[in-house]
Amino acid sequence: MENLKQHFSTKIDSAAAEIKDFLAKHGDKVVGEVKISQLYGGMRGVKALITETSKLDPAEGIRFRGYSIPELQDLLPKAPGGNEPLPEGIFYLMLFDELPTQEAVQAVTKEWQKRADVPAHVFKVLDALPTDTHPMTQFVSAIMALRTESEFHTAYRDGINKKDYWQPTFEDVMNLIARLPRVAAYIYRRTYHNGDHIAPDPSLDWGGNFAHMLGFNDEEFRELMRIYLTIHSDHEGGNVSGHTIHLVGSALSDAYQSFAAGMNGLAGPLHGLANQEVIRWTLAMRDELGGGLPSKDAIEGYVRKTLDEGKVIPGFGHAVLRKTDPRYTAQREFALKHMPEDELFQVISRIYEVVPAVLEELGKVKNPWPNVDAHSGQLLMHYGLTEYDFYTVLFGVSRSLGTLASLIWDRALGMPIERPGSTTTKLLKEEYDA
Ligand code: CMX
Repeated sequence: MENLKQHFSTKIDSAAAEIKDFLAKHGDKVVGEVKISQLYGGMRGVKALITETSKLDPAEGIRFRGYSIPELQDLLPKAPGGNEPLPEGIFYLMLFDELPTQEAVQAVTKEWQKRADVPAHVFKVLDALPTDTHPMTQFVSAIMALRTESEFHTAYRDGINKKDYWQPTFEDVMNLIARLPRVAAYIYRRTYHNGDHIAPDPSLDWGGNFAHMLGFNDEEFRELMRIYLTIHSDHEGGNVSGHTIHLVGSALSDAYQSFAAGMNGLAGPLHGLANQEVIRWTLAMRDELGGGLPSKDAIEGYVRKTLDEGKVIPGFGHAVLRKTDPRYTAQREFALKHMPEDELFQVISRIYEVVPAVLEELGKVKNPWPNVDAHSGQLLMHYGLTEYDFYTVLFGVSRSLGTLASLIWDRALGMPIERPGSTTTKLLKEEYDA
């Protein structure tokens, strides 16, 4: 297997030529219309971005470079004796647009093992924060502390030619991804295990080593980490974290700045933080209903109460999807295989049976079905990772794979600074009321 960076360099010219040619032929064509309601409605449905790594279909769900999750579970290389894809494989697929061989995945693992050392000052920055600081705040602080290592920053100051921007970006992305599991595990251990840290095992794959440093050595948990880190890795370009990383990067902010910005978006309760909210809400419901497995009627009553209090049901709904999220289904299948008797799994299943009909009744919810966050917490709880405020950090570690692969492409293709137009209600009224 040739060097990964070298391999990437062979892809750039043909991709750039393809786009140039396509633009020359079709650059004046209109992709769609934008309604005034979309200006006020979070730009929902407006096609305004190019993101090559994955595409979300409202009915079918996510495809990574054209492949669905079940296809990838079949096609991507696994750890020895394992059944779940190695996250290194989905990164390779998203970056190179090629299904990786076992050897290619090993090359990614080796590359990240080589780059995994986290500078000591990053741990000092984390240690300066109170241990009850939310894990996502710690995560973003650590990413910014890692920025001392930015090769793009140095190269730009030294006058790098714009055609070479992708090269230091490639280095920064590989270094950052390699270090995120160590940083995340450090946050987990300092916050919930009295700073009793676990040294990395350099013989393990990226996801397996992450599980090990978190303190979980069960092979089944490692498998969970591998599928978890694979399915959360990308969700086309318009979601808050992905879009933010692309947007901030378009100002030639480096990978550290762009990724930290995106992680602040992921930390919002309508986006990635929903994974902790699901478990918080489910446990509060179970407590209020007397513990155990509540009846469907009791769950329905609690759902209605939540809605009456003007809150959302976390884990349900989506801005694009209009069916059950295949990432939910993949996790449900993992639960059915490994823990069908788990009581919390049965609660989650029962919530799935109850919530869509109640949300549909409201008449305004466009997608009453569960999203990825409705299931992930239950799987983690099963293996003893019960500290749910940490869950969004796991999502963030995974989200690095797709969004940062895209960032390398953004710089390789010379994507311009992003700057959409805005208008005012007054101007719109002058134009359309007249
Ligand atoms: N519970 C209650 N109300 C909901 C709802 C839910 N799960 N999902 C949507 N609605 C409401 C909206 O709040 C909105 O109400 P108002 O008109 O009163 O403001 C109405 O239904 C229409 O919303 P929508 O067009 O169906 O959904 P949006 O595209 O605006 O929002 C999302 C999508 C995900 C933010 C929303 O469904 C939601 O808040 N879900 C709960 C939080 C959640 O699970 N987020 C995680 C999403 C996945 C991820 O990014 O990780």
